[in-house]
Amino acid sequence: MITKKEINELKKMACTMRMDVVHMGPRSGNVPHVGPAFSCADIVSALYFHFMNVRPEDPHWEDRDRFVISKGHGALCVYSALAHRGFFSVDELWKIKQVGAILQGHPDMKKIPGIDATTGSLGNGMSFALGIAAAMNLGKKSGKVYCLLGDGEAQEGIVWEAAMYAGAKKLDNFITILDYNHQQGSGVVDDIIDMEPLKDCWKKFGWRVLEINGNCMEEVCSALEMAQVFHGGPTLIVAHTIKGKGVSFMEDNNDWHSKMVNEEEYKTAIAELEAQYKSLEEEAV
Ligand SMILES: Cc1ncc(C[n+]2csc(CCOP(=O)(O)OP(=O)(O)O)c2C)c(N)n1
Repeated sequence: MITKKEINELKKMACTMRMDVVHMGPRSGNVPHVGPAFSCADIVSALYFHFMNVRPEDPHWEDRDRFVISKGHGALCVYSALAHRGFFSVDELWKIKQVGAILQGHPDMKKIPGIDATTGSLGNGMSFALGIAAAMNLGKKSGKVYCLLGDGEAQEGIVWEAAMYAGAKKLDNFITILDYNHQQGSGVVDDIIDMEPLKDCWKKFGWRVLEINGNCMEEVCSALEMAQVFHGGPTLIVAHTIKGKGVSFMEDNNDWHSKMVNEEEYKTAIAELEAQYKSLEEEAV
């Protein structure tokens, strides 16, 4: 079981990832997707720094676990995680979206070491992840496939085909985490197309469904621990999250779906995140 000290380290890493994302805009001169990265930073931290079996020195290692960020616009925190995990230099983060840079607004599996799927066209990542899980199952590979799905993204029809197939084929190496932040760029998900009864539907398709606070590291880790040992079918972790989580003026505010911080916002955001990091360091003593 994961220890308190390890949980504290994962929380600190999530905080570092959020700081990196805030730095990316001003340092690269390009507008980043901040809010979508912040809602899933805790989940991505837990995956890359505790649960996933990967080898930065050998990114294509056949027996690795896979991660597909199906909501590809949320990839900024994944870029930060990959850099701190050693897949590429942290300096790459400050070149995001520049001409010729490996890191663009959406992840490219042909250019970025550690990225398992090119995503950005919503819905496709989930089906791509399913294909990897089905192939790994056929090949009797031991690795897991983790897929991060947006709640607005879950309105795409292709997501439901993948959900039905994974349940019908009992793919227990397939773990999908729904980033349930109730925002979808153009408005509130529940007003556009309410996703309920998603949980009941997926249960009927054969999924094991867990429900957690996706911004609480303890709950994220215990759900991932359970998902790793489930047998007989895929797992859906419904992670209730807050878009923009971590910076007060960005939280649950869709304006921060994709926006550049001004000088004052930049200073405030970094100060808030540094304060959170400091209190985590003090907690650990
Ligand atoms: C097929 C497709 N349609 C539209 C878009 C444009 N788009 C980018 S992000 C986004 C909102 C996604 O909402 P959600 O999945 O809930 O992500 P989050 O709120 O966490 O950012 C949309 C519609 C796209 N990338 N792909």
